[in-house]
Amino acid sequence: MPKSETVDRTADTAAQTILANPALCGETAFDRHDEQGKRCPFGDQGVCCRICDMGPCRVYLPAGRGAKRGICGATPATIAARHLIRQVAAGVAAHSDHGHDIVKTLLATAEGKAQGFSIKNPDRLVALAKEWGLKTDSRPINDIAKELAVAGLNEFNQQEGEIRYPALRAPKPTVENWRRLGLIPVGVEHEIVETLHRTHEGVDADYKNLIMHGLRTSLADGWAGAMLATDFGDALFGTPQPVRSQVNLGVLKKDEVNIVVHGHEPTLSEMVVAASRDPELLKLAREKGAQGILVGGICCTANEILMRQGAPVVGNFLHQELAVATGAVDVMLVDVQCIMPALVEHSARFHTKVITTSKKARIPGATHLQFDEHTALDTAKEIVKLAIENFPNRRHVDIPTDKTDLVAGFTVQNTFTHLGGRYRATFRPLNDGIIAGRLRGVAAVIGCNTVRKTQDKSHLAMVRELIANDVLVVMTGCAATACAKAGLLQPEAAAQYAGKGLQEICEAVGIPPVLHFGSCVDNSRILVALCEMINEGGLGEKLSDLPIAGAAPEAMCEKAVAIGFYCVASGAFVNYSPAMRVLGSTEVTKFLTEDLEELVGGKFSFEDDPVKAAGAMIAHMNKKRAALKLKPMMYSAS
Ligand code: SF4
Ligand code: MSK
Repeated sequence: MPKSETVDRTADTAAQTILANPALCGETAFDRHDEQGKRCPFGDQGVCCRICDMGPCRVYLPAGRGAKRGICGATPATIAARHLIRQVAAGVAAHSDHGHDIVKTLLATAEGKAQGFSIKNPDRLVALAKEWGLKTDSRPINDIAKELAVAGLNEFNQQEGEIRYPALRAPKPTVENWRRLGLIPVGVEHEIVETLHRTHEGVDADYKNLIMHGLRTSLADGWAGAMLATDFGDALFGTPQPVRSQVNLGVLKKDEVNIVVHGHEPTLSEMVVAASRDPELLKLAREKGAQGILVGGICCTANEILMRQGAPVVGNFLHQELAVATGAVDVMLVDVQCIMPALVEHSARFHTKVITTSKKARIPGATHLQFDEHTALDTAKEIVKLAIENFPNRRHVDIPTDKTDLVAGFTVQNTFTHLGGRYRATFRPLNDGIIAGRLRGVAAVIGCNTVRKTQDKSHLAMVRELIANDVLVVMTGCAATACAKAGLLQPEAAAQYAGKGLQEICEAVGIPPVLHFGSCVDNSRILVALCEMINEGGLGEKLSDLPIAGAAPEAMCEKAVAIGFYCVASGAFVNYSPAMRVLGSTEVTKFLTEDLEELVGGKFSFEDDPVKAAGAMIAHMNKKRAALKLKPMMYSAS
């Protein structure tokens, strides 16, 4: 396949190089997508119900196909809403189980039972304990950590009351509105269980009631499961600081042992990075003919070790098979989420060993080395050793040269310092920039890659359009990696792509026009940043007053649905593409894209064209600016 024919599949030049040589690369997700052919429109539009075994029932499509109701009488709206909030619950479960494991690792560390772990940022831990109302004076750090971890575990299985972050962090009017609507979760597991019950055959048939519970369930992700993963992760593994690194397949080294960590959880990958610096293992690598050991990442594990260790990023979701196809990956180490089962068969064409590490995520044919925080360092060393021993087995190695510099590692805490200077940490310059019309607002562009759209293309087009219109962009996940590959996460990108107002802010503060906030669970950092903007003053009283918007331009998984839901529930306008599977119900579509705004201040749009979607986000920010009576934009159209 000539390289020019790969441009429909990917906008990434390194990926194009690999895909242009199918004889070497072998089958990938792009081929399997083509093999699937045209999708069944009932499933695609959310009106195929398989909740009970009388079905599947395929119900009425706007095109006039299918039965009017399911066998039990469920309408298209009921069916679409039920299946959608089941996706929300699955997404919330994924983020929250990840958060749960981090809290458990903090507890094991505090009890001295987690091998190789220590509390890397005790100041952050103490700040969190104080925020949670725990006593911190004259107490050993491990005592505080233990009490905090036990309180953290309670957020997951609490059966009465409210999760604690909304009242602690969100603006009061937002919290009051959530309470009025009954949207504050009791506990993470409570809401997930209730979603599964409500959507069981013969329970909740009211699509509005179902969607509202979907919003409540999603808030248990953004304001509990994911927020705990971020906060406790920062205390345990260290809070990120702005860091320079590199991204794309070209970071792989021909003359070094390459270990690619893939998935989501930072616990094992942190240890693998530590083990890769072990003098004994480095010596062994040299004995096997390698010059060193490189640990790079794919997907959100990449973002975790990038943010905290400056480790290079090999790629985003659709790069997982392409990285193996370089012939230079000695071990592909996977934990949970976004791992294609096809990796094992694909890797068999090369010399790569796929190692699964979670009891929750095994793949037939992979080597399984069970990760346990009690023996984490030993397991990490064993994995590094396996990679070293596999280095001499390489066959044909062909690594694309593409790699790009980036700056990552932004957090609410250090963005404060950046914006205000070391001695006056504050969001004031950001708010002032928006109030004065230098900046239009802030957009969060997040989420995955999907073979249903050209890899990275929508992320790039949307983000370029936003920054050209003086919108500061914050990113996480594979979206951030997409823009990093194109150079948008460098301070120099401001001069090249940003509008004049955003350029002035970036130059004054020394930041790129696109800020990398971390992994998918770190979208919680964005929620906290929005709370700080309200606290700083001048931009309204509730989150939905802010000139902000969100987007997932290449959404792929249930976690993205959950994130979209909690952003909308928190008051944001969110463009989600490809559209959620609800278009077969005009009522559900209208409720999500219009009616929700009255209730929670946020709503969805399902525009597939990224530039038009950016236009809708900009129009929403303009509407909020007008409501706040802010000055006209200084340099771009208001
Ligand atoms: Fe059909 Fe109703 Fe069963 Fe769904 S729950 S499969 S619509 S009978
Ligand atoms: S890894 S959830 S493909 S962003 Fe978080 Fe990327 Fe989406 Fe997985």
